[in-house]
Amino acid sequence: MSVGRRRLKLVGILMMVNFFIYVIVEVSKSDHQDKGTKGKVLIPLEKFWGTYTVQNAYWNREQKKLDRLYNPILNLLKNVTVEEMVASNASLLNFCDMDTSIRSEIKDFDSLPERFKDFLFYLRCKNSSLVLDQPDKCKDKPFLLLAIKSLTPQFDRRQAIRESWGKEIKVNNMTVVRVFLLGQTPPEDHHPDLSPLIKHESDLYKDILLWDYRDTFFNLTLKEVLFLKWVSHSCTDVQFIFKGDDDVFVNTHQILDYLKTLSAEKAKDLFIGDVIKDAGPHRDKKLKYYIPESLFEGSYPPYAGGGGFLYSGNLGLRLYNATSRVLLYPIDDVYTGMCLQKLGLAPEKHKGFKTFDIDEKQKNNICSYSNLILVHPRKPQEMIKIWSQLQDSSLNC
Ligand SMILES: *[C@@H]1O[C@H](CO)[C@@H](O)[C@H](O)[C@H]1NC(C)=O
Ligand SMILES: *[C@@H]1O[C@H](CO)[C@@H](O)[C@H](O)[C@H]1NC(C)=O
Ligand SMILES: *[C@@H]1O[C@H](CO)[C@@H](O)[C@H](O)[C@H]1NC(C)=O
Ligand SMILES: *[C@@H]1O[C@H](CO)[C@@H](O)[C@H](O)[C@H]1NC(C)=O
Ligand SMILES: *[C@@H]1O[C@H](CO)[C@@H](O)[C@H](O)[C@H]1NC(C)=O
Ligand SMILES: CC(=O)N[C@H]1CO[C@H](CO)[C@@H](O)[C@@H]1O
Repeated sequence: MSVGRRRLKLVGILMMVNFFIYVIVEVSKSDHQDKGTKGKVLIPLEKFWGTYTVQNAYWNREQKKLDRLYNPILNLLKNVTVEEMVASNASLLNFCDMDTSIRSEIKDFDSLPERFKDFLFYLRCKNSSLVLDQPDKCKDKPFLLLAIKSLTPQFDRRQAIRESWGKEIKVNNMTVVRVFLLGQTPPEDHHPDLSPLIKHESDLYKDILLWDYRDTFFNLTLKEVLFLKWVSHSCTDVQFIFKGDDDVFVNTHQILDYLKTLSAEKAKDLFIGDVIKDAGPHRDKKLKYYIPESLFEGSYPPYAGGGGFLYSGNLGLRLYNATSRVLLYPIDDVYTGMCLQKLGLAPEKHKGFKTFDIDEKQKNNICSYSNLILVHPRKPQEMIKIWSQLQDSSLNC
């Protein structure tokens, strides 16, 4: 397209936009007149335009580039498709060598804690191969998939979950299946070599998904992306997914009761949990969730606490799609909130998720567990005890 024609097209689009604004203003004017405010000039009490802030933090800058790549209108103006744009910027999206150019992109890079450097060097790498897979886990189209984030050494937690709330059961026609999500705990990080044991555990219980990346706190986001990728390859027909930590108690029967009452419409976009709104990055260097100003600025979208949340399988597939449009963020549940936002969705708060535990007085009363979905934290022995008490048919709550 010649420059002249492009300009003409742009002018045409601008004129159309102006016309629509005119129509909207006129329509809203007549609306007010209908309500009997004829002749009055309505002055908004607060300013109604958004403030334009320049965002200098690295993550924000790079995310803006991604947004531009996937912006259909900008691409239309350039006469390219999203696919062409993505293909011509491949290195922005997938680059798995150590990216040392990052050093010059962030002014205080050298003074950042090591975990941020590790994260930033591999910011653009979202792939990792499966070392242990369960390709047949979903062959019978399960109703509910329980996906539990664990670490290789935490065998007792996994075993307690297998013996309690994570049992692969069938209630009426609803089947429940289970996988644990693991990365590597490599010798470079001075971990003992547990690989023969985890292999044995996988053969025995057929519930281990192990990927070939370093299993660290900041790489939990990678765990999320790789899990969603696995769902979209190996578990496409699952109806619902619960994803959570290995130190929570989950009332699986309560989840099934809740899910079977949902309307088809509600079920399609379901995403519930303990939702955190109006949060932003912590700036105190001593905190686990500390994020430097040079990395991210702004607030977080609503997100469900990573201790556990429940969503539809269909939404899981769409979420995987969204992961290619969102730059990795070092906090996994915030990242999932960002992906939901890209889909135009927000998680919904459900009061059955007690990620900050229940009242001390209620902890030993089994009836306080009969109506909740999740409580955090619980030790392996506690999980088994609560579960067995809940199964007691003489229980009357
Ligand atoms: C847009 O690009 C396609 C192929 O890339 C080309 O065939 C077409 O003529 C272009 N359209 C305009 C208006 O320039
Ligand atoms: C991940 O992607 C990069 C870049 O495309 C490629 O070089 C690398 O081999 C891939 N790694 C795995 C484990 O698939
Ligand atoms: C279970 O059965 C009920 C009633 O027959 C049906 O509505 C529902 O779709 C079935 N659920 C699954 C997961 O097959
Ligand atoms: C995440 O995993 C990759 C692949 O193993 C590793 O290179 C990187 O250092 C890890 N990142 C963090 C923050 O641990
Ligand atoms: C994923 O996105 C592509 C285009 O970006 C679209 O064609 C496809 O239908 C999407 N898949 C899902 C499951 O949303
Ligand atoms: C953000 C970015 O780097 N965009 C590039 C994508 O590819 C096109 C065409 O190769 C470049 O012109 C853009 O600068």
